Amino acid sequence: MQLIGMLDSPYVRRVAITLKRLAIPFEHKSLSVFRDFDTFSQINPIVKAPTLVTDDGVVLVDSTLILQYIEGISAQSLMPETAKPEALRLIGLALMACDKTVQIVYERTLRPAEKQYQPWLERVAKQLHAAYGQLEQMAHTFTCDSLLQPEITIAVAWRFTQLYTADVITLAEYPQLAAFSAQAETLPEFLSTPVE
Ligand SMILES: N[C@@H](CCC(=O)N[C@@H](CS)C(=O)NCC(=O)O)C(=O)O
Repeated sequence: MQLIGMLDSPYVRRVAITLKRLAIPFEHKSLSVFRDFDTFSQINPIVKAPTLVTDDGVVLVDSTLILQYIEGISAQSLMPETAKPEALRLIGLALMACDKTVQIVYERTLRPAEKQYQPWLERVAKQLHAAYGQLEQMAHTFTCDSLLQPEITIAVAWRFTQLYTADVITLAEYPQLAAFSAQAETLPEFLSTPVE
């Protein structure tokens, strides 16, 4: 199977780290949704990262659906059976943090400065803080000993937010998340899947 998209996308990175964690071989094509639009569109005309092309040539999008497919074919799961609603809540918060970070990045980088809309940026920043605030409250329970999907997605989300919007979400405000993420980034699956 082929995983298409750059590792600075948290959605691509969570899929790549999960594949490594489950020891599933894959080919990674590091195409940018912006700089490589035409090449990307030949694989997937929607140009969305991650894109997964299965061994049968089926083109999948959306990291959560891709992970569902991967767990299905491998008969392994990184979803904790106990406390599943809580695990889904944590993954949802981390994915919303990714979405809100992406919105800030696109507003700042894709719009000309004079067209950026400050009230929208403020709203999104508030939502981003709400997501990380709830994650910080739970961060004392996160562990790298048994790295499951909530931990993978939370650590990946934090690294992404720090890479692009460290001015909005500071380390000082979320010390436990920062410490957990720093620890996760030393794991082999993370080290071998660096943000580009
Ligand atoms: N919910 C999706 C979000 C994927 C997403 O927004 N990816 C970004 C890259 S970080 C993308 O494809 N951006 C290009 C676009 O939306 O046109 C997922 O979990 O895969």
